[in-house]
Amino acid sequence: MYNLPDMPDLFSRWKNGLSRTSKAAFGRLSSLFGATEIDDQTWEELESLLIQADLGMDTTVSVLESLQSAVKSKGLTRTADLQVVLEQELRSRLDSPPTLIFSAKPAIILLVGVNGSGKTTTAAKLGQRFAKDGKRVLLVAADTFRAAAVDQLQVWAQRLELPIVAGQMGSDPGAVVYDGVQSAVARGFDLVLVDTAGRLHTRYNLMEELKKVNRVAGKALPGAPHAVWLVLDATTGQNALVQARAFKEAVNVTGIILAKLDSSARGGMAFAIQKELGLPILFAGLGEKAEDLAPFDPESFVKGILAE
Ligand SMILES: Nc1nc2c(ncn2[C@@H]2O[C@H](COP(=O)(O)OP(=O)(O)OP(=O)(O)O)[C@@H](O)[C@H]2O)c(=O)[nH]1
Ligand SMILES: [Mg+2]
Repeated sequence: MYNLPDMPDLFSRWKNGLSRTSKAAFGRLSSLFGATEIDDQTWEELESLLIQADLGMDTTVSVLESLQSAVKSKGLTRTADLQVVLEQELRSRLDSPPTLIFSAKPAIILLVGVNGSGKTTTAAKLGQRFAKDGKRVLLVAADTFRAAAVDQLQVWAQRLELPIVAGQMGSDPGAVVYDGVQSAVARGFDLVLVDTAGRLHTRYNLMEELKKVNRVAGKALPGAPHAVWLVLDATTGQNALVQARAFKEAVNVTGIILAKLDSSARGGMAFAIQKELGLPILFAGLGEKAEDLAPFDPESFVKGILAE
């Protein structure tokens, strides 16, 4: 049984979640769009707003080029006409996330990312979401660097009534993953969400350790991990791209989760992420509570950032 989301309510969550981004830049576009003629100043202002929204230089230039050629080919002269074209242009740059199908049972999902990006919270949110979909979910706390990290996921597990396999502080994260996967196989779970330690993408040893965790999962269950999701902090803007490239090099990242969109004024980074990484944005974090995770919805995203 699925609870059909209440559409207006779901959109208002996106709109609220994106209010910082829209206030910081996109929402101000409305002052640009009116009965005036499109001129050089229009393009200049548009360019600076797109950069402020953290679209990045490349994406900004390419969006402007597309708009300019649309304006030419359609013979548009008024700034008001630009609004619709911009919305279409932005929408066309984001892919809808693919339907998640896990053919393996259990399917092992690793959550990876830099320190504090939102991995543990996202693991809990995903756990609740998939459990509501009727999946038997096991959480694995493989961040054994900090005692508090294991506790944090344990608190979530208790609150959400989800089973958990947790490592001892200081123990080998690979061994915890091995235990978790084996336990999931033995107990017939559908999904295993592995919370890994935050690591700086520039630290060689830490990235090597992540590779090892990845390999150990495959030893515990051939084919695992079936997905590696990179949790990016949306407030980091364009810097997230550098992190993403490093994680992609180390392990086979299969999807992106944009956490903390609600705290970010730089939601425009989503466009650069799609363009540069060629990875789907699967979910967006829109708050700190377990319910505050939504499948990425390009339509609502674009409408949300352009909202006044
Ligand atoms: N507003 C908001 N806060 C979030 C979101 N996701 C996570 N947070 C907060 O961000 C902070 C860090 O989140 P964690 O889940 O602990 O991040 P982490 O990646 O596990 O951190 P490390 O384990 O230290 O690497 C916490 O205070 C979370 O409540 C989100 O989508 N929105
Ligand atoms: Mg954590």
